[in-house]
Amino acid sequence: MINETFVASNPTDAYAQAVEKYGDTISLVAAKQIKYEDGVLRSEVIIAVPEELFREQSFGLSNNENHQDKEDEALLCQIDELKAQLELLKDDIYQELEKGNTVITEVKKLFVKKGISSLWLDSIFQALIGTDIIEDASLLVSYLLEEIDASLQIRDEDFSVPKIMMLVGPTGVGKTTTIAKLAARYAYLLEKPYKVALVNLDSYKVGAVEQLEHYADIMQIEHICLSDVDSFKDTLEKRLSDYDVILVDTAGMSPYDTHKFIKTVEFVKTQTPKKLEVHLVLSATVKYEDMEDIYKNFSFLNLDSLIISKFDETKHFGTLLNFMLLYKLPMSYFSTGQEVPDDLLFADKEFLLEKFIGDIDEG
Ligand SMILES: Nc1nc2c(ncn2[C@@H]2O[C@H](COP(=O)(O)OP(=O)(O)O)[C@@H](O)[C@H]2O)c(=O)[nH]1
Ligand SMILES: [Mg+2]
Repeated sequence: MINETFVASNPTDAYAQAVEKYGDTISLVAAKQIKYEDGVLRSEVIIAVPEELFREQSFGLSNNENHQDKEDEALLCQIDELKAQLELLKDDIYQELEKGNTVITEVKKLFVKKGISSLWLDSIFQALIGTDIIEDASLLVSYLLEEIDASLQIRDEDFSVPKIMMLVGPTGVGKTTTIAKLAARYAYLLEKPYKVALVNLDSYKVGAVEQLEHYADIMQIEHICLSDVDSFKDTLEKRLSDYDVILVDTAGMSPYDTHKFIKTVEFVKTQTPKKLEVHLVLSATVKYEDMEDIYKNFSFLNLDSLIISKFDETKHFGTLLNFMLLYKLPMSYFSTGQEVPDDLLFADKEFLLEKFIGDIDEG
């Protein structure tokens, strides 16, 4: 095997570069965040590839292919340039319009103040040039809310096949509490009871084992603590083979915690007998920049959905909506407080939008 390093602004992109070059057969050796001499934080992902594949992909292109590639590249460059010129032209027209249109200015100010990015707003406004909507503030606000509604995605609860749900996210965001709520929901609160087991991979946080064990005991639900990939695989294949839902709690980690990160990647990449879903738990209270950082780093784990926690701790949902508009990850649940099992909602667009409208009305 030969090791090769890929560098990007986040681990996901670096890993994606490796996959683009070599396909899925690569194995991950290490991932780290390094501050380069220019002061920029970059992610290095080191992967191992079979020697033959490395030679083929790195040196194997024939001259003809090279030549053709170069021509294609030049053509694509020209198209990109034309596109950029067109965008500039549209920008000019839009800026002229914005200057003279108080409706756009006022509505934009309001939405930006509530956390929606002006970039997203401008793209919507541009598409409305020439229509009546941009002449009437209430029409425009309704239109924007509809656009937000259409962009939000919900992940349905699906129990048609047995599954493993792994919750990942920063420390203290509410993973363990949410797992306990989900366990109660699936085992007792839905029309049909499902056979639920809890697996704890968090051996780092003090008291983490006891915390989940405590909930498992109260609910009379199977609970297993594991720390290595082999026993994880083995337990899923044997002891937990006939469970409907296996909820997996993981160690909270900062996106820069390479060791825990690689370990979690190994668990996610495990060949499991049931479908493995990865849910990122994100607090509604974090700043936009932090949301982006968390998402970019955790998206390395092939995220299926987003669970939003600490809904009760904020009244401002614009930042969260803005994040969803950009990243379009489907939402699965909202955690609305500390109480197990009550403070959990199936993700609901209307609920989120109502909160946002309430916030807009206030200011
Ligand atoms: N206000 C509020 N607190 C929560 C929520 N979810 C979890 N918590 C609290 O946040 C703290 C950390 O939760 P925990 O589940 O241990 O987080 P973990 O480290 O991600 O597993 C605990 O005190 C929880 O009671 C929520 O939705 N709202
Ligand atoms: Mg925990």
